[in-house]
Amino acid sequence: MKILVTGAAGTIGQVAMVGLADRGHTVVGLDRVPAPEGYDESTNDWHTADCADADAVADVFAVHRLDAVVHLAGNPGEASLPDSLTSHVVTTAALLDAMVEHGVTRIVHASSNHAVGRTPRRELLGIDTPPRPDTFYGVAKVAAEALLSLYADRHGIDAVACRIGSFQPQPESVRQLSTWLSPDDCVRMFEAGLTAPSPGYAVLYGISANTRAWWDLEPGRRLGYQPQDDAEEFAQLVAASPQDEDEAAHVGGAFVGESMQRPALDRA
Ligand code: 15L
Repeated sequence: MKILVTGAAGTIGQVAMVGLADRGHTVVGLDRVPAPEGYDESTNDWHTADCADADAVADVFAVHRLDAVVHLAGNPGEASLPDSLTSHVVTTAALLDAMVEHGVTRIVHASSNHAVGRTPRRELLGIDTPPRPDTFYGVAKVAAEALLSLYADRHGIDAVACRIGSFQPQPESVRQLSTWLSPDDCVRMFEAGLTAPSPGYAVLYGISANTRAWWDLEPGRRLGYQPQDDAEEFAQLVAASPQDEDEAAHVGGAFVGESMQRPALDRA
């Protein structure tokens, strides 16, 4: 497949670019910043542009015959509401419009556990739980998921929203023993999202096969995502912290705390 990876210079993006190329795909990178050092632009194309710029996105689609998009671009933390909507919803809209125009029918999207982050942490959380964002970041992820659903219904786009937990080389906190997504499993997850037969609009939780998982892996397994790693292997290396109890109260961990509260509109 020829795949456009947005946010290709980011932490997840760099892993996706290498992992998907290793699996035999042709990858095209798109990011606001130039290709990272060592990126071989003679074998894989790179576009330096902002995904929120619909004209720039349209230009990328005009020069490639793409089969799919892996949309990872976006600020991974909290921001004002307009900035969050631009970062996660406007970018997704620009891509979806270009996909419709060019007959590209598959998108795998980096959504987040923070779309349901304010949900109290009790039993294993399924994908049928209602949206309950913990931040404006989470609000924007909910809205981006809604947009994917709309384009699936209106335009027949196959859209897989991956509610990613904590993408890290290895888990670094007690919460992450439950929410960790390993780099290898992340690539497995994207591959499943790209190749699942006719998923329509689908949601899965992006975590590894963690013994202490907070989220149900079955929806992902039904789409072909078979995680192989388990954060438990690192449990002895993770020190307990005074924040652990608060972080375990809600799905979104620290994103629920007061330190993340800010005005919706920055007027400065
Ligand atoms: C996310 O969606 C964030 O982008 C990342 O910064 C982490 O906070 C992660 O979730 C998490 O919940 O650990």
